[in-house]
Amino acid sequence: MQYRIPSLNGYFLQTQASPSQRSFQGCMQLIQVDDHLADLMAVERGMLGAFENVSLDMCAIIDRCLPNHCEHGGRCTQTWDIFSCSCDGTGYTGATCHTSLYEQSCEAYKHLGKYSDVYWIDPDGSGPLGPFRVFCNMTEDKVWTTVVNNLPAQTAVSGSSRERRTMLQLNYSATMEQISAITDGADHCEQHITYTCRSSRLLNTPDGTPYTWWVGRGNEKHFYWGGSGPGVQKCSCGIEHNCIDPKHYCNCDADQKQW
Ligand SMILES: [Ca+2]
Repeated sequence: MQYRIPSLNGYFLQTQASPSQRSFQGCMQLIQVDDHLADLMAVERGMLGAFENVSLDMCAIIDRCLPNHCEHGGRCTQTWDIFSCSCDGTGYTGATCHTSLYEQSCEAYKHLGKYSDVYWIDPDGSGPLGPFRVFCNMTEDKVWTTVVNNLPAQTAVSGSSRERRTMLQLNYSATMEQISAITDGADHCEQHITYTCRSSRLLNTPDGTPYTWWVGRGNEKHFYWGGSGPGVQKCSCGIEHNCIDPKHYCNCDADQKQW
């Protein structure tokens, strides 16, 4: 005799019974015996086969993984009686992968007596925001949380023109929602971009159109650079009135031959 159990629309669940007691638990349809459809009416009348606990015309399986009660992308598996969650690689633990494995902030790691290092943080704890890696600098009284980007420490920019602009994309080790979760709760937030230049126009003349800008998270352009402030179309030397060429508000615009 040959068994062929159709997988289409069929279920077969693991059982916790010992192998000697193990029997089929699940639902079957279109059962064929020797290539002939089994007469399930005859089965029902007890005229065919020997069985117990068989229900016809109903599939009594409860799918315990639908809806999936495992949180944060935990993988659900089930037996006839229970479901369980595999939380591997999710950053969460517990029966339903609800509890975060990580602290919510660098401050929390400092309170645990940890030292400056790279840590995973989960700013909203068991909330939906995923954990991510940051550098926690705990050398000062205030704790600094640094989110790193993927650009090397120095990136060369040359030969840029109005027609062929050079654009550098910063990709951080966290999504914008994750970064916002840190910055919204921070006392102070800063980012620093340094532009080292030679024969390079940055802001053009005080009245001219800026040649260079950076784009913020709201997709808005900014025309201020290291040490200056929002809305000020100057470098820090322009604010402090100590630019090499006083006609310009930025040393990069002075067409100097040295860096
Ligand atoms: Ca979370």
